[in-house]
Amino acid sequence: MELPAREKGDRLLPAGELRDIRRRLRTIAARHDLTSVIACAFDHRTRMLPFILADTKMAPAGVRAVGSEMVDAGFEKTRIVLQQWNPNFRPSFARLDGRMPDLLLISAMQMHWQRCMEMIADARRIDPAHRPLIIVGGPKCIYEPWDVFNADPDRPGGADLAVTGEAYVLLNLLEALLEVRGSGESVRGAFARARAAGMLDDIPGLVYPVGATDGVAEDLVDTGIQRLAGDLDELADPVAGYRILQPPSNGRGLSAGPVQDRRIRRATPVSSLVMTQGCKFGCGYCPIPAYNQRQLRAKSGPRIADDIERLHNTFKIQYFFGTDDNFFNDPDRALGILTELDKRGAAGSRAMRKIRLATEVTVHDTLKMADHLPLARRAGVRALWIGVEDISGTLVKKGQTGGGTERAFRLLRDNGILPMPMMMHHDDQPLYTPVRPRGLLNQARLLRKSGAINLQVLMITPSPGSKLFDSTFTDGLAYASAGGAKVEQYMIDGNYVMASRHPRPWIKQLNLLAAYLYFFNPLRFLAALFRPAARVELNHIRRGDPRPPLIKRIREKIRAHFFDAGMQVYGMYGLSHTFQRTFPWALRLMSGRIQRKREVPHSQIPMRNPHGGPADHAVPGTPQSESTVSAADGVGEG
Ligand code: B12
Ligand code: SF4
Repeated sequence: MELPAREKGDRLLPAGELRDIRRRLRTIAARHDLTSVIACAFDHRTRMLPFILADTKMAPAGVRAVGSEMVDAGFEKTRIVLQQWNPNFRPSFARLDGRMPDLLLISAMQMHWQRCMEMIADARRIDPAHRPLIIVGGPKCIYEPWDVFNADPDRPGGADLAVTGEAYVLLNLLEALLEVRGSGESVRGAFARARAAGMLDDIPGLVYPVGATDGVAEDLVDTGIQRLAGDLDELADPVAGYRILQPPSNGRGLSAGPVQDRRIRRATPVSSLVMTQGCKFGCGYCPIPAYNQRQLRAKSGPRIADDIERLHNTFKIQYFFGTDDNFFNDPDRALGILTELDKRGAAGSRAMRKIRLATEVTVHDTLKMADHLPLARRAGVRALWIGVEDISGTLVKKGQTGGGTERAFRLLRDNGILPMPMMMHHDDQPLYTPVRPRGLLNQARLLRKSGAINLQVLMITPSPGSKLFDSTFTDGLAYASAGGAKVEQYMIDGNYVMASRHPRPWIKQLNLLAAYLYFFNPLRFLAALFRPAARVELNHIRRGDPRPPLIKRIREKIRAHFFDAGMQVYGMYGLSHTFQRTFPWALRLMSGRIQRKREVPHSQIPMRNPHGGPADHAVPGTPQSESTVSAADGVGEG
């Protein structure tokens, strides 16, 4: 089931509102003197190809964005803790400014849900008089907010509140809570009173529990789909989020201070940067267009250039990854951004001359942008992750064909941009086909020949909030367990075959490993040492620039030559992790009994909207609140 959209005309916040709410909060922040911890849940069992290293060397943009908004709203006593860097972090040990935080804000993706729940359970051990208000947000809650609550009276637990939207929703909530908060009262106390008075019901983007006992939800109230920030230029300065990062450590609590500016680059050499959001395509397995309520949103070119300059000048960060869903999807928008970055570089901006930018695009849109790829290179683009899925178009048609993909890859390579293919394996795709290039290996070969130095292969996997999600369960494709081992949420990342109608799904699991092994192996490493698939120089040299010294030019050529071999080493290292984690699963699929899960994952706790009607985030199968049932009865009677 896709997320519903708000009414047309009511999907975006009024222009200027995101800036205004921060300004309003700044006027009262000092009086409330809040301390907050923003914790990013991360399950280390998910570390493997194709994201290994990117998962720890790039501090996630979500928690940093929330942190930046908090700081800019005047709540400077905020610390961001990444479980990626602090695996032993426990909220009950956290002290900020010498006291227990007022707010514990947890960000979780679906695959990191278990770690999120462990943090909540730990926070709930704190004496209720001092316990922070526990709010969970991020991709897990956007689609499945009900999963962070508890209804078991024997083991009270769960979050106090879930945010199903972006950082604005949190600011909106804080404004409401601080309005009723009495002097010396805990934020949790203010929350309980605001909830009882119905003050949260006009804040779209929240799910909160109601019931007689704390930690035992009788009903979940869903205030509906959020309004989106339409103009991303209104987002807070990303530098602020970096300045409150907890340093990496094995400790359970917080250190005296955050990571120092000069150490940021070492801890997180790649910066993920919000540039655009949304996509016009409608791939059945993807929740992104519906989440964005079919809106394409963007920061302006000058704002992106300012962000990059500030991040580079403050932390010397050189590598940037756009968090775009599909950067080239709107050519005018993309051209506006690229032209500005190029212009700043030409005008002498040191940052623009140093940076290397990467992001995600599709084959179709890359071909449409063919004439502008030299501009993209001048603007700093050095690598593009391209959703080629299955080139034959059997799985999804979004303009990719064998010839088109080859052409797009060559165009990129010829323009000094590395093409990074993202493939999706599925039940109908064989490993190898002798004639037409339908097989996974045939396609990996074609991509390699077209200049790919990296490969991502994932199995198509049900993604909450996508059109195909429900039918994967109701059609009996999804697994509950294999060989006695349950499919757990940390496995829902495309690396494990956990939904298939193939009679021997272990073949699919081994196919994924075979494709990686075909692409990353010692023989190819040796070949890459002599004949790399692509040679792309990363440095900027603009027309009219003085020729760099010979030694620099030689160093640059050597680096470009050995980059491919370096990626082979990276791939083999990642593959060893992938093999250790997914091969045992292949054995279970091969020798054990597979049990299917036909019920769409849904809330066990009744859900309703504030008026008693159906909840926007309730998945089919969710029990209805008594008030919803009686409201429906009432309609019938009328
Ligand atoms: C960049 C990216 C990556 C990067 C970097 C991830 C990182 N750690 O930084 C890489 C390539 C490594 C990656 C990997 C994966 N990704 Co990814 N990725 C993205 C992408 C495109 C952008 C994420 C981002 O930075 N957005 C910008 C920030 C500002 O937005 P945000 O994170 O949503 O945060 C906002 C709100 O959610 C909210 N918020 C967030 N946390 C909190 C907490 C609180 C308390 C509150 C109140 C609010 C709040 O406020 C923020 C600011 O408004 C998203 C899609 C998207 N457009 O969001 C997918 C996405 C996050 N990825 C996804 C997935 C599934 C994966 C993978 C499993 C691979 C895959 N199969 O696609 C792996 C997982 C790797 C791992 N071990 O964790 C899914 C997650 C789905 C889910 N339900 O959990 C997403 C949403 C894409 C999708 N399918 O819709 N990914
Ligand atoms: S092109 Fe990519 S972002 Fe767009 S709908 Fe398809 S998978 Fe999602």
